Amino acid sequence: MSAQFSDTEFTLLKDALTVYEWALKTLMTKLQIIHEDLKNFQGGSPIEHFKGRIKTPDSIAKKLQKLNLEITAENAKQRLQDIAGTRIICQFSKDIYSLVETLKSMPDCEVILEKDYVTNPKPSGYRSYHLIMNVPVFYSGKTEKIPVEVQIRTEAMDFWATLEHKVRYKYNEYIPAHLSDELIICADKIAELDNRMYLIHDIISLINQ
Ligand code: 0O2
Repeated sequence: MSAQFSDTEFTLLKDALTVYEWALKTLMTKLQIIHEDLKNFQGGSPIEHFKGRIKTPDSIAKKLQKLNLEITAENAKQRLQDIAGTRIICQFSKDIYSLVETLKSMPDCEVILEKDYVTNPKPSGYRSYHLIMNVPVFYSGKTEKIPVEVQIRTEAMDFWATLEHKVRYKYNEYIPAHLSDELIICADKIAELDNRMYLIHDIISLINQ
């Protein structure tokens, strides 16, 4: 049976999502400032582009069901850390690490979880760097820390993840072996391509110096 919020819980969730929207907006404004400063005044930004999203109620319900949790607004708030999420695209894998250091040095947004799927890809072949950042939101006379998931990856990693996500959706999570094998081969080739492109970039930078 498809997972769904009851009418009462749906209303509670909708109200709760407002604070996640504020947290996402706050973090994205901070990212924009970091990007513009690095690009215009520090000689270059590792950020190509970024976007944000709030998970849909359907997707939240599905995730709670997957975790065997009751589908309530409270469980969503207490147990999910990716209700608000931003995805940042960098040119090169090395840029991912310099950006992670910049984000970790932000004094007002604490990193509470870090997963390096770039150095340690998932068995599916998925590569990306994940951070969960606690973003403070001041409203109704109080400050609440809201978790926001930050996914950082290269353009090539994003290309792969988007296609794999479509395949996963098509097969309802269970990708046939011949396709998952092919996706793993593609993921490895993409990682190699990322490295080779960076080498070319490195050579050009050396020549420019
Ligand atoms: P959506 O629709 O993108 O939000 P889990 O989500 O159960 O795998 P966990 O611990 O919650 O595990 O987080 P994890 O492993 O850090 O992954 C969270 C998100 O990373 C996923 O969110 C995806 O966006 C992305 N991701 C992780 N693994 C893969 C993968 O193998 N392929 C692709 N394409 N994306 C992946 P959601 O909620 O699954 O989906």
